[in-house]
Amino acid sequence: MAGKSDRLLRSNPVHKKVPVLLHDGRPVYESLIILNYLDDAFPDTPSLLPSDPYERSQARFWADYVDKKVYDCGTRLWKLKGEPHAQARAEMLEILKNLDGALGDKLFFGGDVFGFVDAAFAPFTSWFHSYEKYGEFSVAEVAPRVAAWAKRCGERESVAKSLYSPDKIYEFIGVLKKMHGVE
Ligand SMILES: N[C@@H](CCC(=O)N[C@@H](CS)C(=O)NCC(=O)O)C(=O)O
Repeated sequence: MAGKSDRLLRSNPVHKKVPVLLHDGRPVYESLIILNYLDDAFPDTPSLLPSDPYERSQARFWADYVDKKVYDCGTRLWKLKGEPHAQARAEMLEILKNLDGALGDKLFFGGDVFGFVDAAFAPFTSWFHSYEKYGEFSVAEVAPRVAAWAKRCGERESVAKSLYSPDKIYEFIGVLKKMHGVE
């Protein structure tokens, strides 16, 4: 399979996708399952999920929303033209507004602490610049609280260390467009 390493194909033979966490030589895949695994495997460190059952259900709902919606819709933004592109743009604006509402006036989706939804959504902050270019909108205008949250996330060492720069992501999308024959 072009562009996919043997290690990825061996580690995630079913979906053949990233991310894959290799812990003690064993693969864990699907980002939300990885986050749950981290909570389970490191019980002595602060949990990403809140302890209150209702709050847990809400965190799971929004993380699942991010997982199902953001990457897929973002891909349609750079891949499609015309009406399907306009639909993807409208959907991305709705997604960002919904997430802005879920964040509300909290510092993080997890409240005062960086939690489950923050960890699920933070990787996409590097893609915002490309979404803005391909969608011709401004995250700060559509979802100002999400834009401020993205900046706060970027100030965290753990996030800053793990993300590619927005320019690198834009460049990467250029490579993907060539691979998919998108003009
Ligand atoms: N629900 C999966 C989505 C994984 C996913 O879509 N990964 C993309 C990159 S972010 C990928 O590996 N794409 C390559 C492909 O589809 O072949 C997760 O969150 O782990």
